[in-house]
Amino acid sequence: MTSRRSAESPRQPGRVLLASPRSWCAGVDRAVLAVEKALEQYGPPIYVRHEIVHNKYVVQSLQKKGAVFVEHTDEVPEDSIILFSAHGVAPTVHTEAAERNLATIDATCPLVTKVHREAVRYAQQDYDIILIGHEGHEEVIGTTGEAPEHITLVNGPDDIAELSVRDESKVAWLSQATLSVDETMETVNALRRRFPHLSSPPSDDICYATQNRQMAVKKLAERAELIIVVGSKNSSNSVRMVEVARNAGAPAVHLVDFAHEIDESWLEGVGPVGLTSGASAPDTLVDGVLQWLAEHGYTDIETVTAANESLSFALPHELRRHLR
Ligand code: 0K2
Ligand code: SF4
Repeated sequence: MTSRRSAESPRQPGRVLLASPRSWCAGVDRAVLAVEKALEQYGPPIYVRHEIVHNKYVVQSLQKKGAVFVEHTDEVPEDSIILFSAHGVAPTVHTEAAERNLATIDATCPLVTKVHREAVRYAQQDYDIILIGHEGHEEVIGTTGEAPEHITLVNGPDDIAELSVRDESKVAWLSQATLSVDETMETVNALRRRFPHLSSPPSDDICYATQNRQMAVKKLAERAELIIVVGSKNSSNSVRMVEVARNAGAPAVHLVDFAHEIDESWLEGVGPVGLTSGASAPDTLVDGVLQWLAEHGYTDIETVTAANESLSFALPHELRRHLR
């Protein structure tokens, strides 16, 4: 089909502002590779508790290779292999797996594990911990499970007035790794007004990948008239990127899993198109969108760089020895 743009302005290709960094972060790369290695080493089925990462394409691709996704440990036959997702699990899940004699591979992102350790440390020092995050999100469930007696979840500044703590001089905050940096800082500032002695985690809980992708989408929002974010609807970091772009003034922002979800009407009268993707979306899906855009007259690609990433993580240690 001839696109509206290419028919009207054949000599002026549309411009795509392509964000960098985008797509898989080090934790996602490791988690997906862990499932693939487990399948290679032990053969299917490999049970994976929860979506390994929140991306439809990744989950479907691994299912085709023999991964079986479950939500609860008791869905897994005894003596099987179970792999825990990048979002992390509560200690009770490890206990449940041991009770079923499951061999476990823990693909929790090391940066999520870091937050778990902070929760344990603050709890050992008898702090009340305010966890900033989204109720029901897998990562929040896992982190809370480290110290349920000590942790109270808050979503944002509105939840702070009703907080009650045992000792105002022993309050600490932690956060989910994939939140909006700006909104989280607002919440922390509000917490600090309420608890002037508030203790902060030694390093950022919002991970480098989330921060970098938000910085990059803000740069897109300065120039793009339409922004496409590739990612799944249940991916916190991807949804946050859409919100960050809107808050930064982007006139139109859409989240899509696949290129075929793009509606041609979005391009009507539109100049530069910004393109980026969440930390759980593979870059092959971005390539699909680039191809779709090229077919619709957007062939001039400019990379907009906000940061350079080089971090990588070793595979889970369980994959470096024989489980059975
Ligand atoms: O952004 P979310 O936490 O919902 O998770 P994904 O979309 O799966 O991205 C990978 C991050 C996993 C852990 O932080
Ligand atoms: Fe780890 Fe951040 Fe990637 Fe989550 S988004 S897997 S915390 S690096």
